[in-house]
Order: sequence, then structure tokens, then C-alpha cells
Amino acid sequence: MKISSAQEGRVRATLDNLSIELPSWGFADTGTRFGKYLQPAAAIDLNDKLADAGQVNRLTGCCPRVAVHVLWDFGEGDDPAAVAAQAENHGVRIGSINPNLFQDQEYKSGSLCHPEASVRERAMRHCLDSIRIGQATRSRVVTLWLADGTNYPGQDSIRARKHRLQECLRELHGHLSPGQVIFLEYKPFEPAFYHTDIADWGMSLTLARGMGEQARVLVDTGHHYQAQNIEQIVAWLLDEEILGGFHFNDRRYADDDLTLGAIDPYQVFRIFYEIQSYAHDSGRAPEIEFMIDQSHNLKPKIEAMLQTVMTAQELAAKAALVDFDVMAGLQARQDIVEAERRLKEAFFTDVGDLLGAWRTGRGLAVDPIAAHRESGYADTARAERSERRRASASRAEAVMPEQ
Ligand code: RM4
Ligand code: MN
Ligand code: MN
Repeated sequence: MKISSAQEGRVRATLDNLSIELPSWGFADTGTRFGKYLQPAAAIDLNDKLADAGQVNRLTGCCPRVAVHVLWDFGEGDDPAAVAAQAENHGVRIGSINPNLFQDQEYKSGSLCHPEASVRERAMRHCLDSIRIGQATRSRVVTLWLADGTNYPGQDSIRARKHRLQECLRELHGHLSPGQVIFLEYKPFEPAFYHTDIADWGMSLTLARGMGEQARVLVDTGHHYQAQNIEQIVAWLLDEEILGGFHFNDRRYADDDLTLGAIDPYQVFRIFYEIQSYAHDSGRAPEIEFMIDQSHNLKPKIEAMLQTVMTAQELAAKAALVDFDVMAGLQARQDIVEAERRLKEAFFTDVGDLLGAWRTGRGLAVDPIAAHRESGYADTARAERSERRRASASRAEAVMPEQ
């Protein structure tokens, strides 16, 4: 397809407005429930994660924020304002705050849905701390994902758990500052295997509505059953003005956290198509956060992140090729074949030159992955972090001499 200047303009505007948040946890060693494959260049601490995110932002020019996972990134007594300053040193800011309500032993039967008030209170304290961290780091979003659920029929009352959750969520909402928003993430199963307390978008939507004006739904692309039409969910949430944002990743089976578009790039294209269609019809771009939520067990972390960012840009650019006025005409005439052809045509158009030109215009390398490989960043990180790991292992040995 020959790209017109109107299309070029739309692609440029789309890229200018696409900002993607990086997850701190995507730079550290993470694994599966069977084990971890360690990478010598993987981030050890929050400073490393922020430095790696800074590298991705420098190379792509579109990732100014880093999501943090409270328990994994903040130690007891850490000063959030100092962390925010540390992020700035690396050219990034603190993005969404992710409370951790699944790791402590107390959460075996749930957190905000737990039958015991004392456990719910503990979970609430952690959420309130997270809201405060958000305020101190001047971050806008608190994202809530609950591992709550049951493994066996009859284990607990599904309705009683819903009521406990609604009560906690309403209280949390009252603690948000005016600029803050809270996102409710859903997931059909895992770690719970019989029922999950927030299992789908309808439950997130109901809970968010019950909380108040500052609650939104978070769509993690990996958190659906195989046959589910994710772009339809996105279209509905946009129309209901309650879509908070995304956790981007891809999967072949369950919540695999693979790099975006690795398995089904056309699905990501269709999601961007729905977003841009909404922006066209309503005359304004929705205020949604594009966040990555991936776990890089095998790929080098920074390269995996770059790949996802570049894929998101490419697929958003392809969706911007679609002319929504033409689509409206085709739909009015019920020309199904031509309407679908327009989408396919956009999807299969090579936007590499447009992306390259956009990057060059911003002083960026045309290929951020190649630029990263040439930069030597990974070699330096590998050497320096390996040394730090050795030093901390020998310090630990000195404290605990072998028996
Ligand atoms: C969950 C969910 C959350 C993430 C945790 C670690 O499956 O996707 O967003 O914070 O994993
Ligand atoms: Mn997620
Ligand atoms: Mn997940």
C-alpha cells in the first residue's frame, strides 16, 4: 500500500502520543514455578532496574516511567522521595505503584477477601502504604492485582468474599489524593484454581463503579481465556469511560508474560484499532496507561523490553493507517469484505521507514536493539553486577561460616 501524507501525519501523531511504562520486575531475574535461569547482566536492586529502564528510555524515547512492585523494590524504611530522585538520575520517573498482596504467608486464603479481619487489615495497611508511596513519588496510578481466590468448591463463600472486598475497596478509595487513580486488574485463574475473586472485566467494572470516580479497570492482555475477544472488552471499557490502561504481554497458553505480539501481533493491532476508532469518534484520545507486564525468563531483559516497545509502536502505527471515515462508509454500506480488507491491508503495510524517520527526527537510532547491542551497556552490566554478586556472596559466607 502506498502511504498517503494524511496517513503519515496520523502515524506521526500516534507515535508522538504513545508513552509506555516499563515494569521494574522485568529487568530482574524471574522464573517460572519450576525455577529461574539466572542472567549475569540482570538487575540486582532497584537502582539497577531504574538504570536499565533509563537505557530503554534513552534508546526508544518513549518510556519515561517505571512501575514498581512495592515489596520487591522498597525495603523497610526506604524513603520514596529518595527513590523518585534516584529514578530522575536515570532519566525516568516512578510510574504505577503495585502493592504485593500475595507473597506473605498470611495471604494463604486471600488478602482483601480473607475471612479473618486481621489479615484484611494487614492487606489494607499495605495498600495504604502503597497509596502513600504513590503520593510521595508523585505517581498517578496505584494498580491492584489480587491473587485472592479458592482452590476447592465450598472452601469459602464467594458472595461473602465479594462483600469483604467491596468494603475494603471503598475504604481505599477514600484515601486517594485528588490526582490519584486506582486500577483494578482481573485474571481468570492462577494462583487460585477453583475461583478467583476478581476473575474478569465485568467483576473489575462492577467493583470499580462501586468504589467511586477514581477507580478504573486494568486489562492485562495475558489474563483472558483463549477464545475471549479482548478488543471487544477494550471497546466496551472505552465506551463506558472506565478503561484505566493495559498490562502488555503475550501468551500462547495461560498467563505466560511473553513479549508483546510474539504470538499474535494481529490481536495487538486490533486493540490499537479499537482505541484509535474511539479517539476518532469521540474527538479525543482516551487517557489510558500503556504498561508492560512481562517476565523475561530466557530473553535478555533489556532486549526483550526494547522488542516489546518497538512492537507496540509498530502496531499502533499500523492501526493509524486506517481511515475511520472510510470505515464508517463501508460499515454503513455493509461492505464486510472491503472493511475487513482495509484492516488487513493496514496490518500488512510496512511502517519500518515511518518508524525510522520518527526516530531519526528525535535523534534516536533507527534500530534501538542494534544500538543497544553496540552500546556495550550489557557487557558493562554483566561485569559490574557479576562482581557485586560475588562480593555479596562472600560477605554472606563471612557472616555464616560453613559448618
Ligand atoms: C500477576 C499480574 C500482576 C503482576 C503479578 C506479578 O499475574 O499480572 O499485574 O503484578 O502477576
Ligand atoms: Mn499484570
Ligand atoms: Mn499476570
